Amino acid sequence: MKGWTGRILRVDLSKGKACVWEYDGSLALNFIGGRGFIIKILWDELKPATDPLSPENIMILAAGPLTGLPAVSSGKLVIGFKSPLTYGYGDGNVGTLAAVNLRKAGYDAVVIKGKANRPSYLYIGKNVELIRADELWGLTTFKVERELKKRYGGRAGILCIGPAGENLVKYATVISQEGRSGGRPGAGAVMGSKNLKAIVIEGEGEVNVADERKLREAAIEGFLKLKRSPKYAFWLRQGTMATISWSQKACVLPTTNFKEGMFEMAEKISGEVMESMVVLKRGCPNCNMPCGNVVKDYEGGLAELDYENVAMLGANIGLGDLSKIATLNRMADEYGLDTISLGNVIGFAMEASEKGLIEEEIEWGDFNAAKELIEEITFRKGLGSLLAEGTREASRRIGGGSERWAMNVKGLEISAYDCHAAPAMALAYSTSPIGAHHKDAWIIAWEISVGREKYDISKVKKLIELQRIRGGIFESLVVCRLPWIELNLSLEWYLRMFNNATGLRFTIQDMYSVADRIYSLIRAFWIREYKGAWDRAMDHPPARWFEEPLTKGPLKGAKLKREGFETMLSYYYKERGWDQRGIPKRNTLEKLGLKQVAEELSNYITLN
Ligand code: PTT
Ligand code: SF4
Repeated sequence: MKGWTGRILRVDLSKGKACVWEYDGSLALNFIGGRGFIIKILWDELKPATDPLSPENIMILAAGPLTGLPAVSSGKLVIGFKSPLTYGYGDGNVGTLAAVNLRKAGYDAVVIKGKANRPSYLYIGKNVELIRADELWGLTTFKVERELKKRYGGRAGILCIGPAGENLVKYATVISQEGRSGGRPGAGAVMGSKNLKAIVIEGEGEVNVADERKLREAAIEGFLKLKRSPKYAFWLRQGTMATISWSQKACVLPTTNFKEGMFEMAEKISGEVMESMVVLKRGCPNCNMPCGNVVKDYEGGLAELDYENVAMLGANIGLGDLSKIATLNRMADEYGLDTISLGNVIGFAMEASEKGLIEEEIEWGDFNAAKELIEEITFRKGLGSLLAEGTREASRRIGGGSERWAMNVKGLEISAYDCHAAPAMALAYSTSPIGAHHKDAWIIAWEISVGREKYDISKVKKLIELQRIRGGIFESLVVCRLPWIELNLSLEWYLRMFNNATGLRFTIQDMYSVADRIYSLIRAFWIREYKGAWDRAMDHPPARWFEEPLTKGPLKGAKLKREGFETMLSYYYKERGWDQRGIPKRNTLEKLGLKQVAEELSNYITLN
């Protein structure tokens, strides 16, 4: 097998044992890598209804056939698991040296089961070892990584969790390189539940590719294309932070718990303000368009800013001071909390306080209160213990109609685009395979360009195309998608790299078929987990966007139309070959080569 190492490492933490699985080529051909490998393994090996925080849950780190190759932005890794936040499929994508080293160590993926009997870290290199780590337990992610770098040197790739993961906060993530975060739906909590504080990966080898010369030629071409892009210089200056001004102008910047799409202090938190504060640039490995902008925060620490972090910990909680937002961002990185869910739960708490549903008085934009909440959430104290469960569960417990403005889909909090006037983006959140996240389809810019008021079929077709590319191709090749989105590196280039690496002759259509297989299998996984509780309502955005119009700005009065949304959702199901409950039809599964899946799924729910 060329392009893949053909080897997956299996680790049983309970037994302290590891072995190598030399997998069948059909896994690679049918699922490519990354998310594809993860869902196939979870479907085959995870017992339905497993408690996500029990030793039986499976956590998988998966690279893809382009990961670690001399391809632009190839230092990415997908982390997948059953989510403790959503109880469905969860994954996230993190930029880390651990990704490159994993492939150099001779593995495409690591499957982790069981629970270590003491706090430990996993070392993967020439050998595989589970090492006791009592002295690391309780440390922040920055401190753990620095300590492990002292032991293994700067070329070791490290993934770790902070106190939030140890305390099983449901949206704790895995952190790498002091500012790269992955696994929004609770990867950090799953690691914490396994007593696994960190994973250290070293590797020296090279991945065997089919056509080394052609691969290098294409790699250099890609590298130069990015450098010569007219957008390159601006991207290097602002990275994802340029989106703040764009979102404000488009009235989609989530403000005060998604009540509004415009923030009166947006100018104070913009990419331009950030530019004046930057002290350091960072990036993922193998990246020649690094977008990590590091600033000095209000308390003198260093924080890496991104659009999502600033929108959610700024506008969404009413805070208009970028250095203070940077402090909250750094705390999230150090404790190992997802900034998107965090900005949502803090906004939710502020609104609950405003409405008198909780005793605590928490004002919009109160920096000190936000800091206190982050501490309480991380260590599960007071109100923090409730908020550590995420907005879906918190709203169930406090009641008072709060589920209407608990801003999540399937339990995963919504990322930073308000959808009062963006039906296709609302549908993207509703049908995302991990719950509300923009990763699989950031359709909003295109939607605004073609007319945001329209509820039509062309939008659904575009949504599926984006899901195939972003959620299918990029999450299974496992490289960063930003060169394609931001600097227009073509999809054909990625395909050439893939074919040169593997010796195959895949077309975009072949890739789309794999993407559809992955999507339907992820959907089957959700349904197997939810069984009788699954219905179409699972694919709906929160009621707020339908019921409470925007009260400010040029789109004042705008809200989503239920009928239009339902029409688009129905069409989405039809296009995917799913029935009107959102369940893949038997013949769809069969056409995708998932006959066995159809057989098993029919034990849980009636298939059409
Ligand atoms: C991703 C989500 C995002 S998406 C952001 S900012 W973004 C938030 N970043 C966080 C952070 O930082 N610290 C923290 N404690 N929590 C955070 N939560 C949020 O997590 C990220 C980049 C970005 S920046 C994006 S869009 C792209 N995402 C990619 C993707 O998903 N797939 C892919 N093939 N390429 C991608 N490239 C870009 O990577 P999740 P990273 Mg992330 C400080 O993890 O769970 O997928 O959630 O990976 O290495 O930090 O790079 O405006
Ligand atoms: Fe990482 Fe940004 Fe480079 Fe993508 S563009 S690989 S997210 S540094």
